[in-house]
Amino acid sequence: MLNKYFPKITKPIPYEGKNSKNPFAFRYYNKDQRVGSKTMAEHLRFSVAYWHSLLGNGSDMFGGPSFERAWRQPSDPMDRSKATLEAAFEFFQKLGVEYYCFHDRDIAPEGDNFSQSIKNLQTIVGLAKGMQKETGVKLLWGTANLFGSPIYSQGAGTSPNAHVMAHAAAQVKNAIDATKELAGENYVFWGGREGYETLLNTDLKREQEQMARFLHMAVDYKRKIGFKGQFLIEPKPKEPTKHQYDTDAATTLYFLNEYDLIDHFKLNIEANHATLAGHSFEHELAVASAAGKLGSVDANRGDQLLGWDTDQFPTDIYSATLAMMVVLGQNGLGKGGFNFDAKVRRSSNDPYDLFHAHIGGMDAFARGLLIAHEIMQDKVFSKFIEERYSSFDSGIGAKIMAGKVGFRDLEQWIIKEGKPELESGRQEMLENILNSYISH
Ligand code: XUL
Ligand code: CO
Repeated sequence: MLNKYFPKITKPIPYEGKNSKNPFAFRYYNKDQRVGSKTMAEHLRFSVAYWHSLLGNGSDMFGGPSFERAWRQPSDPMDRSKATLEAAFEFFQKLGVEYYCFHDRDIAPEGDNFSQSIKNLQTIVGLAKGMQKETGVKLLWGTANLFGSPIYSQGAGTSPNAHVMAHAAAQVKNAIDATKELAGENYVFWGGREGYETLLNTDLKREQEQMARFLHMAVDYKRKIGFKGQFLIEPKPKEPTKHQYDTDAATTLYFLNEYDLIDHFKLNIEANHATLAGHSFEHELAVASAAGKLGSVDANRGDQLLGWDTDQFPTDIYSATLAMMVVLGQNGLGKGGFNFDAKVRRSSNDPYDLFHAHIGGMDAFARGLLIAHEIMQDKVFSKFIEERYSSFDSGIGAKIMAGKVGFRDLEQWIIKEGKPELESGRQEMLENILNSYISH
């Protein structure tokens, strides 16, 4: 096992059960434990986000770095990337996660020109491939950073400048190549700059058409090179751009339908993006899932009192339970997984805080999985929901849904049958039942 950057951890984080007081142990995540037909590891497919956990330095809008990682010290950018890669795989192994995710520019530095950037990326991809083989850690998804460079300040695929769009396309081509080379199971599109600030300089329809063309080119390229990973779009309403075109799950599904892309994409739902859009995490998961399009999850959380993307590690058991109910309801995420798109706080300046953060997130979802599984086994809510809609299973309800009656027939029916009687929705009782499963 690699052992250079986290010497205090000498073996993979163990599962010690819920009474353990060891801060470097799992209390719920027991990777080989079977829950229904799969192990916990198979259900959850946890992933570390390279950008936050390896590159994060605590800086925010008001201050520079608050911690320095040993692996970020080499002054030559390629040496720095190589050291970071070593630290990354040491961390993955010691934490005991099976997946990671990256942006092209996270793993390799941009060169002086595009050809050099391609070479840098290929060099690091070659090294990462070796490390994946050595450790068994796999790539959940790759993506391209189309938001950091100043050339993307007015959009990437949706830039008013065709030269910029071409640059973004060339970058995505190489990021897909890198993902394929590393046997990535998905490829993500998150359009942080794909939106607009003011209609005074923006043709909104044109920009959406451009975005669609951009994605169609990606689909064509995927087919040409035989990349078998799942394409995912990650909705987010704002930040950095004021209005982002992929605002939420419903908007994104509409966009994919409108531009004939729906068969080629699923969604990557992020908790903090959901709350920024004014939705709950489980709402966004449920909307994606209802359309058969829930592909993967960026597991994190926002802060109720702050209106921005705080990307905190998820610790809320209630939220994790509701999320796992949606995921179990669709029989898992398939090629997707739970990627911790989350960062330690500015004040958590010790590299071992990365372990505490991930252990907490993994335990929260493991616990959510266990509770959700039990709830679903007992069919507590599903029975109630089935019963609640049962008036559509026979009689007039069945006729309505089968298209056998229209407004005139229903007028006659109502004249005869009179006023409906309503059953209680029993929200409070159901909330109490949910709490009884969470607290025992
Ligand atoms: C930004 C965000 C991204 C995507 C990948 O809010 O979530 O890190 O997950 O580009
Ligand atoms: Co994300």
